[in-house]
Amino acid sequence: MAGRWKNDLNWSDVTPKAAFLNRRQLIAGASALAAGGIAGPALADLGAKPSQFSTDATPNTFEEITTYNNFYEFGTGKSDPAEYADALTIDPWTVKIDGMVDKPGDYSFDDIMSGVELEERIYRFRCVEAWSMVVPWVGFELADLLDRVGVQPGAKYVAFETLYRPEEMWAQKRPILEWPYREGLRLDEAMNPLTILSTGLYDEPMPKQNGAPLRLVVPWKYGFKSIKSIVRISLVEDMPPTSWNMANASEYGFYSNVNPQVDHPRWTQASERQVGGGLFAKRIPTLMFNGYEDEVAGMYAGMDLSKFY
Ligand SMILES: Nc1nc2c(c(=O)[nH]1)N[C@H]1C(S)=C(S)[C@@H](COP(=O)(O)O)O[C@H]1N2
Ligand SMILES: [Mo]
Repeated sequence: MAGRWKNDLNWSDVTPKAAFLNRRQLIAGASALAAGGIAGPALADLGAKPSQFSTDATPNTFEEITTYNNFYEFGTGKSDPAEYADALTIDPWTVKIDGMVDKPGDYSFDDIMSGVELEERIYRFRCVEAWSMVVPWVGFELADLLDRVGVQPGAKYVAFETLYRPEEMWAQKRPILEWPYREGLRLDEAMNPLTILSTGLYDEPMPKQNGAPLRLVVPWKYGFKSIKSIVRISLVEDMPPTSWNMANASEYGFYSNVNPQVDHPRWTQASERQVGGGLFAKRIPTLMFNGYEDEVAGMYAGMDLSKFY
């Protein structure tokens, strides 16, 4: 791990102070507006601790991260989620945890968060469409939650579901994907310390367009594995069906590990466009496992990664 991870910086150390202040003023202004002139408590700092797993790459701006999104429940355009996700009610929020666990149940967001120490994880994020960002997520390891509910011996996979509520998520009325959006991980992938449930970014509660109130982040896999606005987590024996794989299995595999050597049938995965890099920015090479090879390659030892893509 030496050298690749920084140890004690967090995003405010790597974001120019002026940009930081401007963003804070912008948010303060927006929240004052939303509250009719009275600033509410909703945007309080989360106080997340820095992490050894953070990259020292410079994060994208808050504006870039919250205006260029994929969240098909709100439309397929990159600016649709920022426009429409406001309609989503995130309080109350319940996550059903079921299947092969000792303590199944309907957990409120507060139940899930109680006793959790939030960390900041600045991760590279690589979409299967070949664009990328660097995001200062706030969250905690999925393994912590799974340990709390007690995974039973027969469980081999973890399945996740997004909320299905077409009254608020208008594009669920269209047959874009099989709703609800579903994703899954092998149990060892779910327990890997890089895998987090994220509840915020830039030390603020998760914006709705990014998957409020909690979403998965799996930084060595293509972005579509990082399912948003989760309402169900199931421990299961068999590989679960997943939305993009159901839509087109030859283009989107269950594993979907970032791999510059395995091209998408319709485009190269050897390089990527950095969002915010400007119109004439050069593409950068894509890294094996999105740069997280040391931490995750061992899980795939002996697997043919072009077959299990
Ligand atoms: N429920 C749900 N989760 C989702 C998606 C989606 O359409 N619906 N899009 C995925 C894709 S393709 C990407 S690249 C990331 C985008 O996350 P971001 O908008 O926070 O950058 O979310 C993933 N999670
Ligand atoms: Mo994506």
